[in-house]
Amino acid sequence: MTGVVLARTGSTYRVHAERGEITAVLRGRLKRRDDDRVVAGDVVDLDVRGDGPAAITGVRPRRSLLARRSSGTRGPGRRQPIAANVDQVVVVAATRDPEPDFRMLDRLLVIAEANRIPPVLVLNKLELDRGVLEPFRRRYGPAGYQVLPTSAKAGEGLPALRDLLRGRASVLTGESGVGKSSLVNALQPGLNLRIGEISEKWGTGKHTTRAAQLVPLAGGGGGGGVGGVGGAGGAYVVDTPGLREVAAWGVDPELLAPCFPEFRPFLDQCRFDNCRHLAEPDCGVRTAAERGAFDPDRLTSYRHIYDEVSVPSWSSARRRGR
Ligand SMILES: Nc1nc2c(ncn2[C@@H]2O[C@H](COP(=O)(O)OP(=O)(O)OP(=O)(O)O)[C@@H](O)[C@H]2O)c(=O)[nH]1
Ligand SMILES: [Mg+2]
Ligand SMILES: [Zn+2]
Repeated sequence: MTGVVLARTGSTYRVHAERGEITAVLRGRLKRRDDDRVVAGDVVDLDVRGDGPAAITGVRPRRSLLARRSSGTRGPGRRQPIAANVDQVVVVAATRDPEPDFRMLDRLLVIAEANRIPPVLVLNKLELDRGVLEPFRRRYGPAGYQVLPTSAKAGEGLPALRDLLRGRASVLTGESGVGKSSLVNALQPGLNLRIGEISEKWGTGKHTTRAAQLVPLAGGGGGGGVGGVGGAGGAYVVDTPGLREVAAWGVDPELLAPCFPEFRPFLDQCRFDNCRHLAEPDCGVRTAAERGAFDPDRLTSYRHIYDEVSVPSWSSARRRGR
């Protein structure tokens, strides 16, 4: 029998199986491996003999894996898988409380691109400040990213969000307090994911969601089942904990520029084939930024991430080893 992992709490997993939701633990070989071997969205083989928790005896090959590197204070952080078998990454920001952190948003977009999972942007809390939408679209339009305005509170943009999630497996990511859980609750009345308060002092969230959790969406894709179970391919969304910081991990510095889709048309216009688009003369990407082909602040994000991913070789070797 197979199931799809909904969430992990310590060493137990909630698994959506044909007969309903069950609790399972890892068995044997799997248990001795890394903690993060099994994540939300994984399709697992189950052994449900006897009473007590079922055993997860195997993990099916993943069609995609979204992972990030935690930004460790001492050296490079650990590679952390977030969710498996997702079709799109929904990067959520808020117009305010907290206001958009463009460095972080660009990192999340790069992580999605580097994992080859297409990203989409949601700008929530629209009713607090509608003026943010236009500049937001101007920044991300040239990259071809769709920006969906929503308000979980005022019930705006929810049909469009539902359409976006229909028939697909999505993971919601973004800073704490932007309203990821609120949006999922708004789409799925009765679900009651925990919603946090915004700290009055900092205007940011308090990390209310503690672990990634997969939510099967009703009425999606016709099948109604959870993606992967018997190949049913229904819709689900993974709600994830808000991130305080995030680092791009394991992205080859040479492959970073194409993770900014609006740079791609200019990559063959640099004088040097191995141009890093930093300070080299006759750089096609820099010239395009100066001409206003895209927001030059995206190039600033690129530089920050470039510095991050081109750390000395001892640490990149360690990073690759994980
Ligand atoms: N004004 C306004 N507030 C919202 C909206 N959506 C969510 N909120 C509020 O924002 C706060 C945080 O919402 P959550 O849904 O917990 O945010 P989250 O992104 O899941 O946060 P973490 O789980 O910590 O990552 C709560 O007080 C929500 O009521 C919105 O559209 N407008
Ligand atoms: Mg949450
Ligand atoms: Zn260049």
